[in-house]
Amino acid sequence: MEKVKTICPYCGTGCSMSLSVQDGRIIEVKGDKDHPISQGELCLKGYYGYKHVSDNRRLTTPLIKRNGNFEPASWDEALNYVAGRLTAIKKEHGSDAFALFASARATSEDNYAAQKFARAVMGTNSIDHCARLCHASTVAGLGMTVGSGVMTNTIPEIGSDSDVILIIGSNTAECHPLIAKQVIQAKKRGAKLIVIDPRWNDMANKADIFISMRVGYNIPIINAMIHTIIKENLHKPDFIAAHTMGFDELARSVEDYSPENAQYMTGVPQQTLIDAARAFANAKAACILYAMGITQFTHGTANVVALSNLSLITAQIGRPGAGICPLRGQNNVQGACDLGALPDVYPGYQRVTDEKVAAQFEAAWKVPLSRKPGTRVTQVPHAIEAGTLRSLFIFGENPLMSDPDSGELRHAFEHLDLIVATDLFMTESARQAHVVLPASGWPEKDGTFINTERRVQRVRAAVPAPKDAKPDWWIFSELAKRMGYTGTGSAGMNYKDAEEIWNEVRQLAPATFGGISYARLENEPGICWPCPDEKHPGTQVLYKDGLFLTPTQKAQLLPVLFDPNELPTEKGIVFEKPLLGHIAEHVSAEYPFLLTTGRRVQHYHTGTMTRKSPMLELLSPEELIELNPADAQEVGVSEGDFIRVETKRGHIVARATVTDRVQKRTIFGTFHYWEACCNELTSAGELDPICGIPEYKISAAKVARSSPAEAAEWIKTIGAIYKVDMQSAGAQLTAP
Ligand SMILES: Nc1nc2c(c(=O)[nH]1)N[C@H]1C(S)=C(S)[C@@H](COP(=O)(O)OP(=O)(O)OC[C@H]3O[C@@H](n4cnc5c(=O)[nH]c(N)nc54)[C@H](O)[C@@H]3O)O[C@H]1N2
Ligand SMILES: Nc1nc2c(c(=O)[nH]1)N[C@H]1C(S)=C(S)[C@@H](COP(=O)(O)OP(=O)(O)OC[C@H]3O[C@@H](n4cnc5c(=O)[nH]c(N)nc54)[C@H](O)[C@@H]3O)O[C@H]1N2
Ligand code: SF4
Ligand SMILES: [Mo]
Repeated sequence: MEKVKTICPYCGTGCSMSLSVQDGRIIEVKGDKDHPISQGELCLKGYYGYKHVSDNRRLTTPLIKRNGNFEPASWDEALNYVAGRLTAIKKEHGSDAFALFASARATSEDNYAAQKFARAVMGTNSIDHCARLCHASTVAGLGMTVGSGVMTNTIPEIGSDSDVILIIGSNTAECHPLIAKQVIQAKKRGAKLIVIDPRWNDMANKADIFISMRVGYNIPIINAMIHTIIKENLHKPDFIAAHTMGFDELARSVEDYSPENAQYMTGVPQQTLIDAARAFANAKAACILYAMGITQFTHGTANVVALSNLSLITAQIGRPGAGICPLRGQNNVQGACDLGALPDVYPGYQRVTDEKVAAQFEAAWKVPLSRKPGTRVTQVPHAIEAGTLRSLFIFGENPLMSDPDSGELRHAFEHLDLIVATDLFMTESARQAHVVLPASGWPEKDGTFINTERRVQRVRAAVPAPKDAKPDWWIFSELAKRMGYTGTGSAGMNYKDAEEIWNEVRQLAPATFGGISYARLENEPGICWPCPDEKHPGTQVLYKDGLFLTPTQKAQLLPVLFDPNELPTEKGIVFEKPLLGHIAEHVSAEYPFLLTTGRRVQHYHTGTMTRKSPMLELLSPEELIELNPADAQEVGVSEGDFIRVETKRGHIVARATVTDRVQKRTIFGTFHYWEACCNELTSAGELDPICGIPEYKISAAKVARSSPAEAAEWIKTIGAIYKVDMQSAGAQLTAP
């Protein structure tokens, strides 16, 4: 039996694991004892989530759709076909008629190849990925304030250094379980935990101060904390004067947010807000952990800026255990962003609009490059409807289940001339494609993943890929060659392995990755960037010297106001353009429930991988919409009964679970199950005006009692829409 060390393919915590391999198959997975985060442990998905690797539903050969049916093809045939069609589309409709969804699940090297293909071969910056749906608000918000949208500290510092931990809008226990473990370690040391969340999640159970608020009402709470801190002189004037700008405007902007006013707006007892503010400001080292309960709003950027204000005025940044920690979601979403799978930046966050930068990449890649920022994921449906986007390459995403308003996107997809999908499985999205290409997965290829703390870690091939499946970088390289991009070195894509790609990355983004070689990664448990040279140990804590990454090197404080519509009008504070907390969709007499969406510990996103694990499927076989006991009584349902949930976009039928984890008039659902995916219900209409993120956390819904008969009908309907092969989907369908 062979043991291979690699990195977990699920969340951004980035646990290191040891795979036991026998006869080319993984037979067991263990946590790596020598790793600073795993410390010998993993969560449920880490232990049981590997079964998909040898599942007989894996894609094993390229497929081309002919007369509505997929037919197997050789790689040569499939690649020539795609290359020919893309060349024709580019010639006829221009470079921007093409867009590429990249993959935060695949390696950094795969993502580098994808963005190089889009830019150097297709001639467009229209490459984006799920970060748009996730931490786009962070990238924009922290970009505006401290100059960079990354986590300022590392995960082990939470366990060893933080003495106050503020968790806001993160279900850490279920979504970043091994980070939650650090929080527990900190608590054992005597650290205080403040949790702000509308849902009674597992972290709330462990909190010293739990602030349960209405979904979307973060700003009044954060502003009330800032108000209290300034009123009680708990802020740090020296740090503020030396390292920030805009304090006076910020102080003026929070005048209206007294704890009394905030109590009036949010229902949170004012004393609780005061206690939280004092604990945070007085801590020796306080960190903020946040995730989708902050970012996924049409005012996500404003939320992030409000948190940044809190951190900066208390100088809770730039020391071990003190900082702002956006918990990045996917195993390699940090890597996909760092490597330029975004429509406005090259690898290393170098702007496509910056003439000097563009000229540098033109010199390296030896092709003319576009200076125009590309289409974002959330702009894609509109670009298709406008007829400007004709072709979409979906590399390792499942947008028909994960993007908002699935119905609208399905409709848009029908108008595309060419959809190409690469995946491990025939996903809901792949079924709508014209060509499907089989990708090798995480235990079948070499490369790197970059976790939420900027730790670059090595992923290693441990088992053979099924039949014809290939690494994604190979697929992009082959297409590039067939489309005439045939130079050598960085002037082409003729790569022999992942390491060669990584070394090109190091050359083109030296300040970030220059010192991180594959050789070093063999001996070190990952290296946190920036790491400019081989002697550099990597960077754990950012901004230690108080120098921020803004042009002035000072952090920017910015007023953030809140006006969801029905609340007290502004009292005389006038700003040029304050960031504003505004909510797009409100509950009404017709749609009286607030639907909020998210995740459960056993499953991962659209379930393509975790739902192939018998253990995880046993633990969580079907969607269970959370409904408060008082509402359940009113709707007339008990635990396990079927309900019908409807919004302006569409409806689903699923079982209800009755629980006071959710507040009255709030329901919670996930996007793990195609049988009842909440994105049939969410809205793609209004987006955050700055970063383009949708409001996944709020939809207005109506809820009605349903029946087993209606549920059985619904499964047939949605199964047909998704073209699900009911037999291979397994037996665990919601229908009775
Ligand atoms: N098991 C599992 N783990 C995962 C994933 C998965 O699919 N499954 N996905 C990964 C990815 S990509 C991501 S982005 C992360 C997401 O990780 P999280 O963001 O932790 O996950 P969510 O379930 O989206 O919920 C966020 C929390 O925000 C709360 N919330 C909702 N609205 C508000 C609000 O207005 N204010 C506040 N303060 N809180 C609010 C919810 O109640 C919930 O507790 O998880 C990663 N880890
Ligand atoms: N309602 C609602 N919707 C949401 C969210 C929410 O909170 N609420 N959260 C949003 C967030 S934060 C995120 S990150 C997105 C996630 O959205 P997606 O990224 O679309 O979701 P996944 O199911 O992770 O899809 C990844 C796909 O990549 C495939 N894959 C895995 N490894 C590889 C590989 O190496 N190569 C290739 N080619 N394919 C691979 C998997 O099989 C899977 O089909 O969902 C968003 N959608
Ligand atoms: S915490 Fe995240 S990285 Fe660690 S084992 Fe669980 S899913 Fe994998
Ligand atoms: Mo995410």
